[in-house]
Amino acid sequence: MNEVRLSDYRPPDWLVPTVALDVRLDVDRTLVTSRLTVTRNGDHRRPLRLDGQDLETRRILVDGAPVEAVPNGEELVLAIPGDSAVVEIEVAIAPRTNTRLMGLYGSDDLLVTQCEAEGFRRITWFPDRPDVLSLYTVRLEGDAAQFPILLSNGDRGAAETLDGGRHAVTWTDPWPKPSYLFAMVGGQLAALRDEFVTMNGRRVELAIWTAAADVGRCSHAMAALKASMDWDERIYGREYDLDQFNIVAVSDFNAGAMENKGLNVFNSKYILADSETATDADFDAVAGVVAHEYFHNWTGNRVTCRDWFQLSLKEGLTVFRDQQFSADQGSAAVRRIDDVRALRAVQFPEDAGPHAHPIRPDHYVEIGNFYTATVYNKGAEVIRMLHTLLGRDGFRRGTDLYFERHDGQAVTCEDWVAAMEAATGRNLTQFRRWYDQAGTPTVTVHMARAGRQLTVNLAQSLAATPGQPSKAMMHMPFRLALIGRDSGRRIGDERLVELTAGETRLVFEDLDEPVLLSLNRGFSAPVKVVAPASRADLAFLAGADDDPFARWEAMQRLSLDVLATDDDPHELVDAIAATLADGAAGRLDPAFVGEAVLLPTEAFIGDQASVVDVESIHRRREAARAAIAAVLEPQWWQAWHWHSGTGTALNAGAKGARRLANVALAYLVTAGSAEALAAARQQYDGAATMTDRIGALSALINTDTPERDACLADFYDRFAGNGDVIDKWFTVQALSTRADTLEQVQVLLRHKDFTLHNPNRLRALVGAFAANQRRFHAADGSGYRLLADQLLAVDRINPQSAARLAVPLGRWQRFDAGRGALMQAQLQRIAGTAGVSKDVMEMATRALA
Ligand code: HT7
Ligand code: ZN
Repeated sequence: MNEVRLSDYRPPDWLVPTVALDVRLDVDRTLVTSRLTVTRNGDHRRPLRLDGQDLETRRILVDGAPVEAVPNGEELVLAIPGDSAVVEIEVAIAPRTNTRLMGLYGSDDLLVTQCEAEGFRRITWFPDRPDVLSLYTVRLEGDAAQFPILLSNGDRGAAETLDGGRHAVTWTDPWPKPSYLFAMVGGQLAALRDEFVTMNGRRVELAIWTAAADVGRCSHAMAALKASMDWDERIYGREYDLDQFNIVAVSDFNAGAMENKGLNVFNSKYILADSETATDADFDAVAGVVAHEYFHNWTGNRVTCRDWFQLSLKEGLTVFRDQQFSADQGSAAVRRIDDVRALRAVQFPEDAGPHAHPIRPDHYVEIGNFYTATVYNKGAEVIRMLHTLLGRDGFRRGTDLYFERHDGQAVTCEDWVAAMEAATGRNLTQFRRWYDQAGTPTVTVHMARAGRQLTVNLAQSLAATPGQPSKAMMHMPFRLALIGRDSGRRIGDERLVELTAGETRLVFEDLDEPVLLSLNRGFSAPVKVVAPASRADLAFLAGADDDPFARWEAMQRLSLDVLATDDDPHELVDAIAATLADGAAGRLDPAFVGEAVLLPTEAFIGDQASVVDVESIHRRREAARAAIAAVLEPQWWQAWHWHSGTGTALNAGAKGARRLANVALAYLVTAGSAEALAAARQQYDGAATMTDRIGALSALINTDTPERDACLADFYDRFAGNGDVIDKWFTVQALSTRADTLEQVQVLLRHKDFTLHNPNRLRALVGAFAANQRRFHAADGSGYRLLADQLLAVDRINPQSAARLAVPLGRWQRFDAGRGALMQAQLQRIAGTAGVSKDVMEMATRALA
């Protein structure tokens, strides 16, 4: 496997100031003629090297003269005698057979492109690297009936009506961009249209393109787009820079969405939403992804990455910006809890396993494998720490300077940090280690009380990760406060401590009462905190801490403590009862209550132990759930009666009510009365929203009841044909804890609606099953075999999708010897399969190392 190394970076030998593309769209054979102006970059005599993949090269001209160059695999080398030239190349490509969904491919009746990271080379020969920025003009031609809508980046120009029922449109993008931001779409599309007037009076035409039948389901996305445009002006002073902004929703897509300049392409899952088909979480995800892609216009597009090692420069920063945006739209506390939950569920395990890498990796085989939670989510936490350290105004001065210095450039994470330093005068030398060191730091806290004085000792450590045996100390902002053990109030102000040394000692004087520590408030640093606390103290903090994150965290810690034993869970039951009572009395909002009373997942419980004990974790958690359900049954009924049937409103109150009602219903079904099953059935049948309907179905899915079977059958019939909803039907079954789940998944793999060609469907069934700790980790290895079978099958279709499926098997060191050996055996089988893709090979071999 060929490794690409950051240390080998060299500026491009040739630049391409302009690109003119002429594309004749055809599903079976699209012809692409490119006209590149190329200029020598620097004092050297090296030839022009172009990247290409799966291209049929028909003609090459340099300065108008045919050239006999023959591609050498995925490289085309052209000797250019002077310092500049015009290179014209004609290639043919085959979208219909492009099952990788990179480059130009078919989705339903559309032709659509995906170029990040290295898809442009599947459209034409090009120096396909992000530090080559070009001005593009694109002429798209096709059959007018088959491709009535022809879209590309920038602003729409001349339209031509041609003989034989054909037509063409030319698009010009006035902003230089790297090839990964190129996009084109052709097909039968209808649009939801709107407009936005920018802070300097530019009137921008907005359009969201989709199948005609789905236009009515785009309004939430449109509202989110306008809110994002407004927010980026107000918070960061960033204005949109074209007269048009187009979004296209497609069914087959390798990721969530893509920020192509002026022409975002979206996985339909993140555009189409109405209350019948989308849950509240889906609505939030739509708004979050629309905002994310829009924010890339400045953080990613106007200022882009020099090379793919710098991916977090745009992704970490843009995730942070979309998190800020979402927090501003609704319940900020619940958003923060959700973000931390996601980080811990995916990124912490990544940091603790064979795929651990810094947010700026320094080597890769396949860049597609590095679109990870570390680069995205931990990257966002690193930006958030800068925001905390520099303060809101300092951070804004830093971003202003970054945009001023680097607009139109392809830059590095170092350029970003340097701008932050220059704008604020802060020295971030030690902070830079977050870019280089993998792993999740631990902060261990001890406190000692002497009379009215309290000494707190904070010690940081960072364990070795693959390739990084020893680590240096990190610079992290750590918020903490004291909570009075008698008064239940915060004592003094919250403190923001900058941990830089191995140990930091804090002294608090003149304390009048016993105190408890409220630690890492707001999750100010992405670390694990180890601090001794009794169950009684944790229960107290769960009811008294004035920082919502820390309050939720206290409940999590209490739950983990109880669930690590076979103890009677009465402390947990009492704490949940107190939280429900606070909610019922209006002292806590329902959304927070719904979060706080949820037990940690089996996976997260497993992450706390040195060896994951699949059966004990499941047994203890189920026993605790049963106790919480039974003892608090009246309270769950009260919560359900109060909060169910909230209607379709999307405000924070209504969403919180639905969340709590669903949690209550799940506990009621766990308690197992006939009334509870009837209530679930009633909620399912009378649901005004998908949140209510899927909530009822999820509550029933672990049961062996006629209600479950009836709702499951109804759900399929009701939503047949709507792919995004049918995905939910697959997922809910794959996540069932019933003993027959693996068998059911095998049946579903043969279902007529299942296909390995659609990444959403694959994730919905196989991805979801691999997240079902109890059933995926069956002791006989049947779950691992199923996953490996599907991975190898999908690798022949779409290696990027296949490689992602390898991640759960890579966690073999975390499980008992028996399971570990079975997981390794499947990884060996994968790595030993002839013709396996480099994407999968990299994941499998790293996992086995
Ligand atoms: N920047 C986009 C990344 C992306 C992508 C990466 C690999 C393969 C397919 C892909 N589609 C989109 C998405 C984003 O972070 O905004
Ligand atoms: Zn992004």
